[in-house]
Amino acid sequence: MSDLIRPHGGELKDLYLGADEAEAARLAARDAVSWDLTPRQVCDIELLLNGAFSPLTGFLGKADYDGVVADMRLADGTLWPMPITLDVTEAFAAELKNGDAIALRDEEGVLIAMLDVEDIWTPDKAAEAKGVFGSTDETHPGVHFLMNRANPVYVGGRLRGVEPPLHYDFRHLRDSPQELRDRFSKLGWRKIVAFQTRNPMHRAHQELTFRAARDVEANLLIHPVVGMTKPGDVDHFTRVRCYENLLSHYPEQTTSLSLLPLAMRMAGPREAVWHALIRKNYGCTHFIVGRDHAGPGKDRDGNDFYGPYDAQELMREFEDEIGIQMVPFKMMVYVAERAQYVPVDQTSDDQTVLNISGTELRRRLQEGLEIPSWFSYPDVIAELRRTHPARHQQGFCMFFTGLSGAGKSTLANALMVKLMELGGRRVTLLDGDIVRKNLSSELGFSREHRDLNIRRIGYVASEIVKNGGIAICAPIAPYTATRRDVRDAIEEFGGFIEVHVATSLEICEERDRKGLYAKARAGLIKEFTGISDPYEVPENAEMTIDTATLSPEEAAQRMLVKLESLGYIR
Ligand code: PPS
Repeated sequence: MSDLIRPHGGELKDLYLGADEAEAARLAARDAVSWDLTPRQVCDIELLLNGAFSPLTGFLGKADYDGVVADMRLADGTLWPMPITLDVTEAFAAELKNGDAIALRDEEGVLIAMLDVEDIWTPDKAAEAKGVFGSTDETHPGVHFLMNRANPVYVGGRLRGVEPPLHYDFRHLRDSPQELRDRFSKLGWRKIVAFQTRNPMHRAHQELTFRAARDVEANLLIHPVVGMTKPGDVDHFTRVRCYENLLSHYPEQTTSLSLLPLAMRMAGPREAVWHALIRKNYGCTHFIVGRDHAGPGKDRDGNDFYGPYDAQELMREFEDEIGIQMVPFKMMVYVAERAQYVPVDQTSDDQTVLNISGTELRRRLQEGLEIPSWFSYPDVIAELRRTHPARHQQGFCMFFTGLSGAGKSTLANALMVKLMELGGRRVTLLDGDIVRKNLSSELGFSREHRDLNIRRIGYVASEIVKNGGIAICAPIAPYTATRRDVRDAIEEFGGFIEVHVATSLEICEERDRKGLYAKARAGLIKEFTGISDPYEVPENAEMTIDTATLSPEEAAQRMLVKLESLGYIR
């Protein structure tokens, strides 16, 4: 057994410098170029530095990267399934050469580590997507991140750690691999089965983990990911409170909870192997792989990216090499007649098999519907309800978009007044003109400035929605991509209802309330939307209103009915 507890490939790679060397690095960093780590890089570097990513000693260089993408192996043949790369901008890379040292800093500028540059290259991202995710379809969150968020140039090299990224939250639940190994040894735990999760845990998960631990006669480590998970997941603050509640439902002294600041890639089978390697580094001997491990959801044609048990198959190939044993599990379902959870392959046709999917759970939370006690524990559900109030208690954003003079402000005002009449909610109006006066007075109408203006509106609206308020926005917002970004930012916290005020250019120009169209036609105003600047018509707006055919009163009524049908007011 002691063999199993040793990490694969030997020692844990602790990349932190000693106190004196760290001080020297801090001094040297003053003259070095600095890179501000992205949120994902902060997650990666924490696990590189503390040895969770052993045997890696830094961000991958080109030869290791090529091997990992092609066949999950570093250049020396060691198994490693996920490219851990430092992506930087072209402008930053242009100033670098091999042999340079870069100061890597967190968002606040705190020095986390020095990187000794060994390789600088521009990756073929499509090939990386194909190799790692088996797809270039951007509905895959990992592919989407790679193609749209990750910077274009990679820099590889060894790391010299100065200090770990700082966390203020749940410090008592955060452990490095060495700390967790020490805890296991102190507790006398020799066999430890780890459970990976990015979701709240309910009775099915509790039953699955409990059975896994019992079957292999091991202690249980609940090891949830609190770094970056799939967009739209329940936030980790809520989840951790759920896990803490759940802990009391396990037999005493058998189970431990620790948080893993990993940035997931949702790479299914490859990710399962990666997760197992990481757990091995944390001192675990067994690893649970259930149905659709680290699954990214459906592709653009509605098909699964990976088969439900592909991850188990791939893990089986590598468990010996890693030195961690997989505990495979089928999906657990509730059998009403037995009042018990069982693996789905152990049910029979004459039994009443119950299950509530993640989507169904979200629906019930959103609509404030009952969630049965066979599904979860009341304290866990209470925790979820605290942060996921029913829709009518959530904030939302009504986002009007359309040409100048289309009637956005009129509709926005009419709606605001109706909502105030209903009472009980806080409403903020972010009208185009008002915003330009108060938030964006220095901006003009270039694409760049318009985008900045809309992003500012989106940011303020998302803060309002996050805090349960109603934000009514009424800018022109001519660009689809920017509207989409604002939608994504707001939907994280509440509703986003896009209203295309589709009054035609002819009518807007005929009205010309502010005399701007005449000036634009005369060339006195440049870049005027609809005349000398584009307006990209929304294709998937929740509502389309043409003020030429509806009075403001009628339009306001239509909007109220829509909001009611969506559940945001009642
Ligand atoms: S944007 O594109 O969303 O940033 O525009 P927005 O902040 O909504 O500002 C639009 C208002 O500014 C006036 N205005 C112009 N609009 C469009 N193009 C140009 N070049 C321009 N110059 C000034 C105009 O009054 C818009 O107000 P609304 O309420 O839309 O008529």
